[in-house]
Amino acid sequence: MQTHTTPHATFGTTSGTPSKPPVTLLGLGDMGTALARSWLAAGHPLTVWNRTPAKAGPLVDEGARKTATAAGALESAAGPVILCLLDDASVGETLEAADLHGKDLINLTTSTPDQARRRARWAQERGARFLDGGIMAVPPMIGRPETGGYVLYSGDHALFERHRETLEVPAGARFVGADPGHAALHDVALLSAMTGMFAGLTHAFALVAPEKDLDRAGLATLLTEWLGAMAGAAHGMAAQLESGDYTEGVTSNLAMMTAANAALLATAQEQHVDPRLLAPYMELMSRRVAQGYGDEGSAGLVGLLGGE
Ligand code: FVH
Repeated sequence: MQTHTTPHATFGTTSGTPSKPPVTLLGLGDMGTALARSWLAAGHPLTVWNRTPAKAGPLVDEGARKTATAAGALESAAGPVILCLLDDASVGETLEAADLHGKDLINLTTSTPDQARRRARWAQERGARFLDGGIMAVPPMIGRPETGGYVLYSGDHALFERHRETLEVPAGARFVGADPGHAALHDVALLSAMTGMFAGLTHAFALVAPEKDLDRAGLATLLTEWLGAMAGAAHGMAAQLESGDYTEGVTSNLAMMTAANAALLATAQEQHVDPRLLAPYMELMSRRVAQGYGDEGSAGLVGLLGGE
């Protein structure tokens, strides 16, 4: 067996065929287990650790090696060390006693942007390289590229490139910037937009609730098509926020949309639906129109929420 050694990884070869880089994975919850299976299926030597050791059993049967401690997993790690734990506090607890010097840490644990930045500094102070990731997939999507799942990464770009092929095994890999907080920020931005969409769907289905003979599956098809068509508005908003001209390319202005809100609210009343999910957004629209910006699109509402 030949061995080609780089400062960061050891790749063995058998009969001239390079073997896959080894992966170390800490955390075998639903997501960690799905990640583990994808690397095993792709032929990566896999070392796993989990706080509750029994969860490693089935993976060991499938070819993984398990360690008794997280520190032990780090000690033997010759490739990327993936963290997929509950939250940032559990990452701190898990790595407390480990020697991180010279290790490549890739943290897929959900964190806030500030937690990710602090964790990156913390890891670097201990001699590790650090990349943060936000998973835009649920466990059944892992290892199935056709489902469109991906992971957002930010931080050490060279580290991302070094392990890119390995990272692309469970899901697509998208690098969103050198700031280690930006993967988490993108992750939360996407989830926040999704929350708004779910609020809209909830209101829409509440509106039709009294109509016993209405075809809900048919409505679902219409909703899917309509929301898909409207989602492209994100590009218009981004362009307006970049240029500072919130009237640029506006096809449906705030004055018109605010007037149309009256029909939305009156229909909610007719159908005995509480408009609480729509009201805060409509209040922002009315406020911006009252400020004299009725000819704008929605980008002007961003400033009303603060964050600048
Ligand atoms: N599952 C999902 O749909 C989402 C999709 C988007 C991304 N999230 C994030 O991924 C992280 C892990 O999620 P998970 O689904 O694997 O979560 P659980 O099944 O609850 O497993 C949690 C693991 O964390 C371990 N753990 C918890 N606390 C500690 C601690 N103090 N010290 C060490 N390990 C800890 C837990 O161990 P155990 O309970 O089995 O002993 C599990 O391995 C997460 O950030 C999601 O937001 C998933």
